[in-house]
Amino acid sequence: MHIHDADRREWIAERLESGPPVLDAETQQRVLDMLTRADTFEQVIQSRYLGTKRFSLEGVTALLPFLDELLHRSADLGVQTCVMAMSHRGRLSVMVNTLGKPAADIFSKFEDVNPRSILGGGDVKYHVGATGIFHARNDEWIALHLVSNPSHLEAVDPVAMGRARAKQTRWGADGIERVLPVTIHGDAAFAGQGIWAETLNLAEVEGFSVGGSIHIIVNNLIGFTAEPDESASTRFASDLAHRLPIPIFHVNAEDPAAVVRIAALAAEYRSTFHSDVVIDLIGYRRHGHSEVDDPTITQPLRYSRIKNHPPLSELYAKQLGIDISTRVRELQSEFAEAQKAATAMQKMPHLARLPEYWSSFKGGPWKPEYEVETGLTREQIEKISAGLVSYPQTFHIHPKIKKLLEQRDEMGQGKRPFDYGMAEAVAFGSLLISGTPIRFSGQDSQRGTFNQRHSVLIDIENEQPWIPLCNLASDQAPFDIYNSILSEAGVLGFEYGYSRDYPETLVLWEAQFGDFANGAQVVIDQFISAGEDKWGLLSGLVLLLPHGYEGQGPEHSSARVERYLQLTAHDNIQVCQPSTAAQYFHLLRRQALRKWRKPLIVFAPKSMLRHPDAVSPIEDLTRAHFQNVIPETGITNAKRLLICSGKIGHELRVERQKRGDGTTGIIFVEQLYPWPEAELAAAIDAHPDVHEIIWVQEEPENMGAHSFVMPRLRRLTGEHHVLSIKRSAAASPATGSAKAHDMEQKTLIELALGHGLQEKIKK
Ligand SMILES: Cc1ncc(C[n+]2csc(CCOP(=O)(O)OP(=O)(O)O)c2C)c(N)n1
Repeated sequence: MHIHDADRREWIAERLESGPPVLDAETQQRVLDMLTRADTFEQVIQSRYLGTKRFSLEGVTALLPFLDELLHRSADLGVQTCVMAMSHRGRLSVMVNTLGKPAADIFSKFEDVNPRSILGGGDVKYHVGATGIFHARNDEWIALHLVSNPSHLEAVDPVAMGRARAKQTRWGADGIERVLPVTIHGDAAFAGQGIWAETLNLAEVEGFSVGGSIHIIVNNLIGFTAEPDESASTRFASDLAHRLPIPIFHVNAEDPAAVVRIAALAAEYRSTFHSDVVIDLIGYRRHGHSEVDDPTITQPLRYSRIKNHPPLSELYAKQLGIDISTRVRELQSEFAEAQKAATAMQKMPHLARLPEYWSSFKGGPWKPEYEVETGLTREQIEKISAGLVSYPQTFHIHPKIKKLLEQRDEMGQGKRPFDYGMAEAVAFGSLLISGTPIRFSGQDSQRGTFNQRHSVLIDIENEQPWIPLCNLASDQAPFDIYNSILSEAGVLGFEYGYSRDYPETLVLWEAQFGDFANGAQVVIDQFISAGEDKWGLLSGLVLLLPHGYEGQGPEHSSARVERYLQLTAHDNIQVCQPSTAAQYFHLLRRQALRKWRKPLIVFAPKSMLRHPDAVSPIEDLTRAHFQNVIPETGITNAKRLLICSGKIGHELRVERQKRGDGTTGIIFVEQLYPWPEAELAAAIDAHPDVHEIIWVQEEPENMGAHSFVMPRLRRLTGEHHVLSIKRSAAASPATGSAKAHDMEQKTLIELALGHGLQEKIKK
C-alpha cells in the first residue's frame, strides 16, 4: 500500500485476490523433489563432515523452489543471464541445486584437497563465486553468475548491481530485459547494514539503475544469536525497503504453493514495471548459526520446539500424500558417491568460468612486455582538443566556461601549458576515439569538485547539457560520466562490479576528497586489494583520491596514502601520485591501453591542479611513457637529494629556486607501488657525489608513504644513511588551523632545504 502508483497496486491486488495459490501435480512433485534434495544434501554433509561450517539452509529450504520458479518465469520473459549474490546461508545448496555444480566439487572444498596450491590465497567454500547454467522449462537457458563475496555481509550488493549493469550495457538496448540481478540476504544483515541502504538508493538513479532487481531475505528470524528485536527497530527486517515504492512480499517459507506463486509474481512485476521487488521469506533456522554452534544455550525454548518440528520436505510429502523414503535413499547414495569422488580429487576444481571478454587481459605480476606507448602526436592532440572546445552554435555558453575553453584551445595548440583538467580531457578523448569506452562516477564529478573538469557544459538559457567528449567522432566509444549519490561504499562497490564485467572500459571512481574513501574501506580491503588473491578475479578500476596538505583541516587533507601501501603485495594494485598534468595524462592512458588489469589508486591533485610548476608543455604529452620516477635533470651531480611524491615536490622546487640552491636535487616518486626500484636507483646514481638522501613528505610520520618507503630507500641506497622529514606522528591527519598548517609547512621546507641536516640532527 505504500506504492503510490495506483496501477501497480491494482496489478498486485488483482493477482493476489484471485484465490489461494494452486500448483499442478507436476509442479508439486518438482517442488517436493527440490525440498527433498535440499534437506538430504544438508543431512549428508552433517553426517560426513560433523563439526565443519556449512551454514545450512534447513528451515528456509523453500529458497530453492523460489529461485527455481523465479528463473523459469524469468526465462519466459526473456532473461538470459542472472547475476546472483548471496551470503553464507544456504550458499552451498544453491551452488549444487540451482547452479548445477557437481556435489563432488563442493565436497572437495570440505576435503580441502591440495592446500599447497593456495598457500596464502584462496577463500573459504561459502564465499567463492560460481557460474552455472539453468535449464528452463521453455527449452531456453539462463547463464547464472554467483558473485564471489567476502564475509562482510551485504558488501557484495553494490558489486552485484555494478556487474549486472555492465552485462546489461554489453547487451545493448534490451539489456535490462536480458540480465536479471538477484540478491539474497539474511534478515539481521538486511536490516542492519548501511551498504545495503546505499545500494537500494541506486535503484532509480540514472547511470546506476538495473531495471529492477529481486531481493530475497532468507529470514530465519535470528542473526547468529540475536533476536529480531535486537537486530532492528522495525517490525519486519524488510522495512528499510519501504523507502522505495516497491512491493514487499512477506511469504511463509513453510507454504510451498505461496512461495512458488510469489516467485512468479516477482519475475512478472520486475519485467512489467522494471522495478525492484523484495521477498521476505520467513522460516526458521534448524541448527546453530553454523553447525558448530549450540543454539540451545541462547534460545533453549525455541530450539526444543524446532527439534520436534519435521523438515519441510517431510511436511510437504505428507501434505501431498507422497512417500519420499525411496527418493531420500537414492539421493543419499548419489551424494555419498560424490563425496567418495571428492576424496580422490587431486586438484581443487574451479567453480566459475570467466566470460570470453576477459581472455585477452592479464593479472599476476607486472612484466615489461605489458608496457605500451602512451604519447600522442601533436596533430592528434590538436585534433582532439579542437573537438573538446567546440559546441553547437545554438548553445548558450557560460562566460566563464567560454574563457576556459579558449584557454584549453590554446593548450591544444601548444600555446599554453596543459593543466590537469585539459590533460585528463585529452587522455579521455584519445581513448574514446580509439575505441575505449569510459565510465566515470563520483560526487559532483561532471563539473569536478575543484571546478576543474567541466565535462558537461550547461546551456545558460535552457540548462540543456553539452558533452564535448560525447561528440568527438561519429564512431567513437561511449563516454558516461555521472554525478553519483552521496555514498562511498555503495558507489565504489558498484564501480568495482562494473569493472569486473567490462574490462575493456576505463572505469573510474572519484572520491570528493580522498579522506572520504574510507567510508568504502570494506570494498577497498575485501574486493579491490584482495579480489585477485582470493578469487583470481581482476579489475582495472581507477580510484581518484584528491590528496594534499593545504590547510583545509583534518578531513580535507589526506587520502591516507599509508592505507593503500599497507595493502600492497604480489603486484595486487598500483599506487600512484602523478605530479604533473602530463604524468596524469600518461597514467590514464597506460591504465586503459595496457592489457594488465590491476586496480589503480591515484592520489589526485587539489591545489596542484593549478600549480604553475605542475603544468606541462605539449611536448610532454608526446613523450612515450608515464615516468614511474621523475629524476632530477635540472641540476647535475647534486650533493643532496630530496626524494618525495606529489605536491610537496613542487613546493620544494619553487623554494629551491628562490634560494638559488644549485646543489639540492629533487626526485619525484610517481609510482609508489609496484615500487620502481630500478628507475629510482638510476635517478639516484645519476648524482655520484651525493652525500645526503632525504625522504620528504607532508604527512605525519605514521601516515603517508614514510613507513613504506624508508626501508626500501635504505635497502636501495646501501651505504647512505637515509633521513626523513615529515610532520610529527599524529592521531589526526592534519591541523584544523590554516595558520598552524602554514607554520608546519614552512618548517618542513626549511628543514628540507636548510643544508647540513645530518649535522643539525647530530647536534
Ligand atoms: C559486516 C559483518 N558483520 C558481522 C559479521 C559476523 N556475522 C556473520 S553471520 C552473522 C549473523 C547474520 O545473521 P543474518 O543476517 O540473519 O543471517 P543468517 O546467518 O541468520 O542467515 C554475523 C553477525 C559479518 N559476517 N559481517
